Amino acid sequence: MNLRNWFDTSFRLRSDEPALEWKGATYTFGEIDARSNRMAHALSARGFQRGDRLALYLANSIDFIDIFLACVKLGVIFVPVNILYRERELSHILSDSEPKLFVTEKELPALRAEAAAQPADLRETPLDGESPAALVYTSGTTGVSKGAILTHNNFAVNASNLLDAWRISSTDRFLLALPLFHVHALGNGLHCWLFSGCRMRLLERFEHEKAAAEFLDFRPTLFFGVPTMYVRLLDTPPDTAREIGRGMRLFVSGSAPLPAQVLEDFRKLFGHTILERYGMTETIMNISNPYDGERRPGSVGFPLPGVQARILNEDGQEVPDGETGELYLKGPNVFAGYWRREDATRSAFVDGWFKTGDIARRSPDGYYTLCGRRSDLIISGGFNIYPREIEEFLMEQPEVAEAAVAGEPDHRRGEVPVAYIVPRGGDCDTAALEARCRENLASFKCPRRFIVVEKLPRNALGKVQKHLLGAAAQ
Ligand code: MLC
Ligand code: AMP
Repeated sequence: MNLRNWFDTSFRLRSDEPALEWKGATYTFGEIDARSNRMAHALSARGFQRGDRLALYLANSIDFIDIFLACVKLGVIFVPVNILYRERELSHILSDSEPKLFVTEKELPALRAEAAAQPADLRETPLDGESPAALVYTSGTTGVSKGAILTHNNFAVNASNLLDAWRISSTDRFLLALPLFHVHALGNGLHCWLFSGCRMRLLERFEHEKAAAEFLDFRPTLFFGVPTMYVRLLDTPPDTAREIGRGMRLFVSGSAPLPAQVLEDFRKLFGHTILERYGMTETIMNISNPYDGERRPGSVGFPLPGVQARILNEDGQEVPDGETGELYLKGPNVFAGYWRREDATRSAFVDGWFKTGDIARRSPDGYYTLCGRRSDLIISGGFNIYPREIEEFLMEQPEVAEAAVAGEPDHRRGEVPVAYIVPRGGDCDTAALEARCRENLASFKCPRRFIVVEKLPRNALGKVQKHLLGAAAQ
């Protein structure tokens, strides 16, 4: 089965029912189906065929959904791109994925006009579940960012699992404010909506000043967020929070660690225990706290149905419960490999098990807890940052002799990047450096502080000792 077959349950059986609220208008499932059929015809008219790639650089919108669904229906591989990326970050993704079309705001009016003139029905493209549906680029260093190939089956297994695990049904009202270009909103958000046939209100983005009002206006039962959103929601006045909590059924958190204190403060304020789960671009969702039973603070719960997990030490031996090691995964949710990177794909798997790079431990009663990462990764507001990418950019700047970037704890965003700079003689104008970062890097990657140091702390092998950077700045 391909994703269209799965979506047809909502498109056909619920065709007259409200599906999507977007910018004050409401669209039925029948309308969503017809809009994407028209868009599919428009893409076909531009020569799109099964297996071609379409890259999209758009904020959340109904157009994003139309184009994604059109690609699914045609067997075109959808390549969502983070809209915070700047030219430098985009060029690698575009040269690697070789899209037939790169859709930006500029391109959109023409595409919309072409779609408007097309018929509302569409013949089915023969596609099986193993066909690639999307290439989602991991946030690696420049030149190393890899396109994870996610198949129709990967998305389908994920959505079926989540509907079951989180009891999502057509009676839910779902508020989605996450960016659609990442798997959190794309894999979980859009697919849970279309699989369940529930009513979704889509926001262009999460704006913390307006979040409570949005909850009160839409009265959702279901919300997916990253921890930063929950931290922001803690500013809600108690009466409003109670009112929101009364209508809600389930708050889910993921993409970054949810501090136990935030879970506890949120429970007191909203009267709900957030359900934390764990996923990755390459696997969509893996492990989730239970809907019934204990949602354990700091833990991500149990493997979802069909997902096998094991924790291995450096020698490849399984560790006993309670001990930490690297988490390996296997299951129908695991991606088909990296786009045109056989070497990277080969080294991502050991005996068919995917190496997550996450360090975890399992409790004797089966709960998994994430304890860190093997690699140097900063997660800020749910966006991943590889320090090396920022360090490479900084080192290209004439006034910088050496640079190291490290994560600093931040109450709201979990972590933020901080840069330590050894200047190339004389003074270093950090404001000018910051301005260049802003121009060339996605906003969340720009160091929040620039600290000038005389030298970087290095070990005997010359490797920068990041944990000593703070001391080097004293
Ligand atoms: C953030 N910014 C955006 C934006 N989100 N700009 C445009 N559109 C968006 N959707 C920029 C802002 O310009 C600002 O930049 C900075 O990011 C922080 O924004 P803020 O206004 O201060 O918001 P804040 O309250 O801090 O909240 C940020 C946030 C955002 C939580 C709304 O970080 C966010 O949407 N995160 C979701 C990331 C996500 O979906 N990750 C899933 C990855 S998939 P500046 O610098 O100018 O201040 C994955 C797998 C899994 O990890 O398990 O799910
Ligand atoms: P990405 O590459 O953007 O898909 O990010 C995936 C990474 O996010 C995982 O490998 C984890 O390190 C992290 N992650 C996702 N969910 C959680 C969670 N609930 N707690 C801690 N880290 C998480």
